[in-house]
Amino acid sequence: MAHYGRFSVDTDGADVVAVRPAAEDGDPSPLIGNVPGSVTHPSRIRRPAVRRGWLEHGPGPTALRGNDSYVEMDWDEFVPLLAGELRRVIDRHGNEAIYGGSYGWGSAGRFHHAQSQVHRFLNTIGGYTRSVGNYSLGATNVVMPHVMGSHWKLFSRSTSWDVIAEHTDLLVAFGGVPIKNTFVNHGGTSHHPTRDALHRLRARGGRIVSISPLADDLEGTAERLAPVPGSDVALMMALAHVLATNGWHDTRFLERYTVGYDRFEDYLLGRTDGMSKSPEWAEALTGIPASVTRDLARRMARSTTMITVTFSLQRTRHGEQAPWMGMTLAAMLGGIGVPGAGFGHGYGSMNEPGIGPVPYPLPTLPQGTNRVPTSIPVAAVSDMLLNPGAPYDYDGERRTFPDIRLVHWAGGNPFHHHQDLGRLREALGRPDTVVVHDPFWTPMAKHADFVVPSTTSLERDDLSCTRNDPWLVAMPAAVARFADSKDDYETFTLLARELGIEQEFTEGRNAADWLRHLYEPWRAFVSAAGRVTPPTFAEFWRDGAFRMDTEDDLTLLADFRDDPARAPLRTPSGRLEIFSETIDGFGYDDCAGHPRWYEPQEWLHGERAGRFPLHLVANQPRTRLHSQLDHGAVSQASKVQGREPVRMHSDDARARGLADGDVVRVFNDRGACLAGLRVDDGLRPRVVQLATGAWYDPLDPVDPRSMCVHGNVNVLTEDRGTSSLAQGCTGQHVLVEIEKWTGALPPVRAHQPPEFAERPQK
Ligand code: PGD
Repeated sequence: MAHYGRFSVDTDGADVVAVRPAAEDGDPSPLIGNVPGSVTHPSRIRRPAVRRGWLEHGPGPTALRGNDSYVEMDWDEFVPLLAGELRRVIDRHGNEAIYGGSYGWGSAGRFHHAQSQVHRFLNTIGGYTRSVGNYSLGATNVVMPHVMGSHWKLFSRSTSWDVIAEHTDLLVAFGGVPIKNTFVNHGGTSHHPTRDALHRLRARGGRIVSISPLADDLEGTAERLAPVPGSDVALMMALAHVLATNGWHDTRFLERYTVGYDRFEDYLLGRTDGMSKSPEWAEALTGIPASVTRDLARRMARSTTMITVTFSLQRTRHGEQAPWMGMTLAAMLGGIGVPGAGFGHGYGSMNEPGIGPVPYPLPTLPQGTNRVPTSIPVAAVSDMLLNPGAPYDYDGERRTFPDIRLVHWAGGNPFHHHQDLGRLREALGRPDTVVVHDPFWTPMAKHADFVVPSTTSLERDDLSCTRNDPWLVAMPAAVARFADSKDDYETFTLLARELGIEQEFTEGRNAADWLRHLYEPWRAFVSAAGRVTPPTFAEFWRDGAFRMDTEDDLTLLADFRDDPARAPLRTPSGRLEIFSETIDGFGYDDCAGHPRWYEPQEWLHGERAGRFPLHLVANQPRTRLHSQLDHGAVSQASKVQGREPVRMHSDDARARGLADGDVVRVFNDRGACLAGLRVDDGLRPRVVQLATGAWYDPLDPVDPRSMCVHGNVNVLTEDRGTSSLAQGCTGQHVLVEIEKWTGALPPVRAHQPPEFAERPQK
């Protein structure tokens, strides 16, 4: 099982040579094609390694990270060295000085999940500064609990695809429903129902309106609106305006189930700021003719309409507004809680929305308790490392960044997920020591002092399951461990032994014992609940999988609609908060008490567009999961002259004298990268698209702002939070210019290991 699907493999003993999707997956993900050859790929980390400069000079800030050679060594030498450094930092600076917990997806598998392992280990050694939130949903994670209550319901109990296919007449999809993202689900996924559900909806006579600057954000027949990127909230406001001014809004729903509509309406109709958010007002921002907006609003008011907002819309500056305004628009239509109507978030952003949840807890590795209370919003990592002691705002609190001396990272790649990589490189120069566990020499591993060779999920026994998928799957090792790599659990066990806390960390269990230990108490619990009786562990392992039950045919917030007194939302009012006293009380100038239109900085109408006239959409890749297996066959087949493809409308290509297949330089005042041009008239003119995930490959590793020769888009993006409320990731949008690359073509070395060196003389 992988995050992108269930499959079986053929091996030659050392590596995977072929993959076959599971039979029950009617629409398997092409991403499994990246797996063959991955176990023994030259980019694997063969042995423990320490950065040469660290061995020579010891811990401390340095500009050498990302620009140094490595000394490989045996585990016997490596473990005491790393344990000693952990001990030094704790003794001298306290546990708060360790930043860990590691944001990142790692691999599927409940036990060997790298993040769970590193959490458990760092908790056992006394705690660490952790991060909260994630890069996917930074804004949603904070704003939606205030205004909708338990935001997890949005995903785990979202309206089922079957219900949408059967009942929705009009699917208004802000951000479309990109099938490529539904290949993936955190923790694994056994089937991919989205394409079929959209097909069934259409076959029933349902209509889909895809609102996106990229045509392929919705496959198959759909009406398409392509607003100026970043203007969706203005379009939603205009739709709301038409509903309000025509009396098409559902006042009974608003009175019974929401609070604060009146205050929002004052803003909508311009009573508070003198600016009516009419379709004409919006047209100047979105480029969508007012008549089209009016017509769509009319149809929405007359149909069973489902409004969906993709995660990508909140991964921009002021990203809080898109889901909040989507919810508000759906509340005005009055369909929330009605089968096929209402609001959805993340259809097409991941496979999970639309698939029913397992109605009981899943086997889970206990992670212990973190005795350090300090945390940061996850996308503030560079801010934290660069500004110890500096104040910042977050969700109503005025906080202070801790002083981090050691970064301990496992299962994530900040050179994939973070913005403004030049700034990240400077930030990673600040701590005394950086530790990275990964199977591969990723750019993050190449910036570490201690590099820990992890196994991949193909080299270890595990079991996998996830909240919204019926299958609990045995994942027996397919091949032997590569070279001198170890499971992260084993590495942490060795470190714990060296630090004298082995028993606390392992509880006397090896990995095989833990699998049984996760499974058997879970089996007893589920059996007692009386819904299903899972087989014994031995039977489960022999059979390879167990089908749990899932709750199907869900309608989001149907219980709340039925009886808001009995099933209130977990908001202060118990209702949907179109006006939030809590958020208003924070007094932020970048996130008011009700949804608002805020003009972004990175957009085509702004001042910056004079210098950088193309709006780049930095979205999720179609050919790999994030940065994982970028060297795999599917990812490599998409590259143009070895570079990540950037798509552009033919008008823009012609204006710059560019042709399909050219290598181009994509740049702004933060950085530059090379990419391979693909001309595609499915993009709105002046919009270009470059997916995340090409491994960062600086032309001059000494220069933190060096051009990336491979096409990592995050050298261009701004490192700035969504707002003072959520401080979420804003990497989705950035302004750039593009020109032909006329110099000699630098080689791509991203997937090669670093230089290795002899041990320095002391
Ligand atoms: P991955 O490439 O999945 O990216 O960012 P994330 O860091 O999750 O990194 C996972 C790493 O875990 C890989 O290096 C992999 O090799 C390693 N790994 C796999 N298995 C194991 C294991 O067993 N042990 C260890 N130690 N390591 C393992 C994803 C993040 O990027 C996300 S979720 C989103 S939604 C964001 N999206 C955007 C965006 O839209 N636009 C921009 N510009 N930037 C983004 N960044 C974010």
